[in-house]
Amino acid sequence: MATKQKNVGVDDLVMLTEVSEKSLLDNLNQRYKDGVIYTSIGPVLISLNPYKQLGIYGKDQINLYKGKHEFEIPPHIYSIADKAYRSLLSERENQCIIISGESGAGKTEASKYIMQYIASITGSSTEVERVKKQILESNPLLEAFGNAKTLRNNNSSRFGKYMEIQFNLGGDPEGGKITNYLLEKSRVINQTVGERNFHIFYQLLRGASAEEKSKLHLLSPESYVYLNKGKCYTADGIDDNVAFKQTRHAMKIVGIDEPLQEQIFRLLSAILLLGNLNFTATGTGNNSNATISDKNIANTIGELMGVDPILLEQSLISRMISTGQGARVSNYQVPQNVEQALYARDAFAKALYSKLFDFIVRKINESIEVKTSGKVIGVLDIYGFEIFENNSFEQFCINYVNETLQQIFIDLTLKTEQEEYVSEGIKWIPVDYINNKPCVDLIEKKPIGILSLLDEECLFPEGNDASLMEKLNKHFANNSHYSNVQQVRNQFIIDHYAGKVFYNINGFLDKNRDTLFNDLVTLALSSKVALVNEIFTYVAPPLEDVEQEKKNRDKMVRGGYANTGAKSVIPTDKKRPITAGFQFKNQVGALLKSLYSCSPHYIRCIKPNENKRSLDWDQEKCSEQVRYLGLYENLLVRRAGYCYRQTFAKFMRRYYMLAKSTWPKWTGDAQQGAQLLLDELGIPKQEYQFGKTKIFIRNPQPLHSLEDKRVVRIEQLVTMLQSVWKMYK
Ligand code: AD9
Ligand code: MG
Repeated sequence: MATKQKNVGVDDLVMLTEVSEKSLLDNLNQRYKDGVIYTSIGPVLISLNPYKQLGIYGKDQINLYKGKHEFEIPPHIYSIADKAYRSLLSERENQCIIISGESGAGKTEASKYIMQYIASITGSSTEVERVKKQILESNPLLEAFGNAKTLRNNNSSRFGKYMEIQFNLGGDPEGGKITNYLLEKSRVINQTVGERNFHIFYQLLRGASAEEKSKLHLLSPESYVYLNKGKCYTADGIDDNVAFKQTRHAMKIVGIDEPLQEQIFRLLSAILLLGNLNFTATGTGNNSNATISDKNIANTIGELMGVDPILLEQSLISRMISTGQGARVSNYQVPQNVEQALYARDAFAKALYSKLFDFIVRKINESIEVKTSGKVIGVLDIYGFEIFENNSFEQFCINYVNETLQQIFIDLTLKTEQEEYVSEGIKWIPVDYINNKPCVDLIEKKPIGILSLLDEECLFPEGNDASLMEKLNKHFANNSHYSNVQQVRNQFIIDHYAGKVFYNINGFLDKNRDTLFNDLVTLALSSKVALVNEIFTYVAPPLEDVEQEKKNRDKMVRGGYANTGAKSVIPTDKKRPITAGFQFKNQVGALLKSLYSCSPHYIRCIKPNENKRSLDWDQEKCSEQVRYLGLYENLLVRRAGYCYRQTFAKFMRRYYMLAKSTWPKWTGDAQQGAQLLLDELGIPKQEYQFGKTKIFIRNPQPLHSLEDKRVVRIEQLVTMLQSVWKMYK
């Protein structure tokens, strides 16, 4: 099979005759229209969402790619999976596959095809089959709890995921681990029109038996405030009833037995009912206190969650405040108004759901946990760069992780290129590329980076979004990656590698503080339902950096900054909760550490149009994504020196038929053969260089000519064989 397919552009963009963003896009477009969704840039795979089944993921395709080198076969997701697997075995090194792209571009599908490929090319002993099954079943389970219908994707992952599969020495999966990032928990309480809450809610409401429905006090989806904001209860292509059966099956496979399933369903029902819990104001004006309007709902929630309904009400309509120190500490019950009670209710629902999600991830991890250490293949399926009309704290976090991923991409791509040139004894030509470290620093540098300043502001009792804005503007006045908007006071702009993003600061402090009042934690801990208790008792093992970070924060708070303009003294004895931003930064740090210890493979997914229509190409959308994914940059780096490199042996295997001196068989030294071949074909000396084991070709033209000659030669040989065959017949 030829690497260069006629009429469908080039398989590898480094072979483009003209290197420009336009020719890159034209090539992708041309291929897409022909139903060819995969294209490479050297080792990087670009994948276009076909929005239809192409029939390219069957057993025969798997066999085609098994054990093949990428130059022998057209680009495919299986080729990447196979390469990662082969490198793991031959180099005994950890591998990671980083999948990025915007919502609906095909990341999760890609990660599933990788898992499916690995599962089908590895062993089938009982133990290996068990592990494979658990790994594969973790997908529908996590999707039930972590995916939702959005306007962009009917099965959109609302969390980031890094899945590591560990292999034994024989190359079979022996276990694994999942790390989840930043679940979009605001979806539990609110959805945009046309979107849904997490799939599991609809699955439960549709799929539960009549008996379960009554036992769990389930209502119809339309009756829940937490489900009716989006005015959307079904999703095309999704059968909630069937999906519920799959979810239950998956639960069983990963060791969530029926009694535990029941506890999970009770909690889900309680979360939904929390949204229907209303408050009435008693008293007047600012002093009006909240009370629960419908005690029956509180009673049902109490029953489902195994807590005292009176205590539930108390924890929502009042807050315990402590003053004084040591023996002189006094506690006050401070009443809350309706707005505050609603806030506490929603915060509680979000906390319950996100802790439940973490619990499910933990259960999966327990089932696939391995005690031994072995080499892993990690697959990262994480939200791509986001630029919306209104960008908030969530987009800030997502874009931050993408900025760091881009940094390691550039680091590692350049590093491997450079290392290859050095080891082959070829002169390295430095490449001019965007170094995005300054932008990463702007966000995460200690002690003065946006995240640090945000955390600091959260510690001030009087800190608010406006005071944070003021500090950011002051500190980063001379930072070339930061600017503010003169007319709009609540916006700041970060110049990311993918473009400028306007962030709206409103809500930053609140989302970062992510407060859940102690009263509600105490309430959950009093629960007679083991699950509710457990999810609040569980303390995540600290990430390495956390302890040091805490010390730094202590120092920061005690010392204060000379130039922050902070007048008040932050109460140092106050317990400092770990903020959302701080936690995320630590997670990103740990992720980067893992990724840096792996040989990386990249899949860049593109969504060709907004309408989920197959074969429809929206030039503007695609061009935007090519930019966000840094593809053109990537091509430039790859093309900086030589567009093609290959070992002499493989080069000969492909082209020996083109020269008289090397035909019909070349058995001598491969490098000598290559020299003879190039000389005979008249390829100018300045077009190529010989390294120690590889040939490097500078421009695509000589290679195109080799490929064209090869096609002609193969046709000649076929005709020749056919006539010989006729003669014999
Ligand atoms: V999000 O950031 O989680 O919202 P993803 O994960 O990038 O997003 P996903 O993999 O869920 O997108 O793909 C969206 C839809 O596109 C799928 O549900 C499929 O209907 C469709 N899709 C994606 N990849 C393929 C493919 N290789 N072949 C056929 C595909 N259909
Ligand atoms: Mg996804």
